[in-house]
Amino acid sequence: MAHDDGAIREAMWQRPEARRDARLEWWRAARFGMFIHWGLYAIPAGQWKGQTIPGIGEWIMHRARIPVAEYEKLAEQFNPTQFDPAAWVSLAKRAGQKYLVITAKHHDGFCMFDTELTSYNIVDATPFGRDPMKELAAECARQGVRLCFYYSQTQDWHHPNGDGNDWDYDEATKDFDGYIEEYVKPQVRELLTNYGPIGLIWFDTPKRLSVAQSRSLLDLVHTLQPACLVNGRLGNALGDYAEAGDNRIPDGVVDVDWETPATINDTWGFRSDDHNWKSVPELIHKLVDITSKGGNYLLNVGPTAEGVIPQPSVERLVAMGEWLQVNGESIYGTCPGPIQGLAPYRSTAKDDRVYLHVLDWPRDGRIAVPLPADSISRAYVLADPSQASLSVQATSEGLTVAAPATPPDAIDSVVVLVRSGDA
Ligand code: JFZ
Repeated sequence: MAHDDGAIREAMWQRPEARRDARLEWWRAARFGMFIHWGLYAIPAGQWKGQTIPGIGEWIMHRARIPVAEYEKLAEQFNPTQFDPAAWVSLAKRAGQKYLVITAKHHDGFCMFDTELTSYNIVDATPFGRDPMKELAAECARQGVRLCFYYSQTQDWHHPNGDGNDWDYDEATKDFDGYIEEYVKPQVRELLTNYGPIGLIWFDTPKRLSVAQSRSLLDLVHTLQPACLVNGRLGNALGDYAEAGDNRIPDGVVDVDWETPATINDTWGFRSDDHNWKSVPELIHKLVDITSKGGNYLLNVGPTAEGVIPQPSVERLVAMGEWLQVNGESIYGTCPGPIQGLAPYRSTAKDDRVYLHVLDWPRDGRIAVPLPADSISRAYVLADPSQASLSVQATSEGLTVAAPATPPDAIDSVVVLVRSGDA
């Protein structure tokens, strides 16, 4: 009997891992995204009643155990008149960030989107009266950046049945299951119904969630938008990819899909006193290090209460974008390269190219590469528009590329090694 290829293809598509691979295709190629933590916490910005409250800015309600009745009054003064969605999305593009993950609802429970579930949201409770998620959705569609939502699915310090507020409520009497069924799921449905195609839902701190609850949230997302990814903080080891700890980069290649969420200073939500901005070289080295190990870099900005992304963040992201304009081929769509664990180098690979990231350029320009000489047909500097071939000599340890003594890039110079046909 003739084989029915259609039935085989259909069977293939029914395999969960085939569907997952299809969902992940854009994300694996993207490698670099923008994280945005924006909410009422940008108003106090690390200060409360004249006191400096230590820690990450978006946790001020918890750290200072601010009563709901006091914290929710912040909504009355939230009026980010300088919010410019076009500028935010343009900055992500200029930085080379292919997706944008913004806090729709963080642990404080304030909803930065128009929701029917509560009036504690930016449209109903603030003088601003607009839905920034709707405006970002339009801008992301116009500029070709994938819009994604961060959603705190268990911690909610405003809702009486949400996890985490034990200073206004008695944790022992909360109806957490009811919170998930009657509040979280309907809001996830709103986010995946009212804002067009969503790239991913970034869940966070899956405390108290049962396997069944994690599974039902995963199924809800994939039912509403089959192409929408779910990150690894859904809980109970479910999700389309793994989430590293904040600012954590694995020591070596990790053979799963994973992402490092990272701050550009020391806080996610805006703090007026956090000026500890990471340098451009450090940020580019982190991007290259993460990519060389098979991960994505989700780099955060924390806009002010006025809706402005701090200028030091803008400057750093623009500089990263300038490096990517020249060297992005060695990042986007790549996988870990064959050279790992050597301090001066990182390596990525794509098709018949190995991208050798030389973080510490040799003074004489002679680059020792631990690869069989017959595996490489030619080498050139990625930043060289002429792609002029460099001399490649076989050595007892592999090969040496004779490059200019002056590094092509002050931060990370990329040498392309073209694999020979039979390599
Ligand atoms: C969580 C949030 O609490 C925080 O406010 C921020 O949004 C961050 C991106 O995510 O913080 C975490 C959550 C998990 C880990 C570390 C910090 N972890 O698993 O190591």
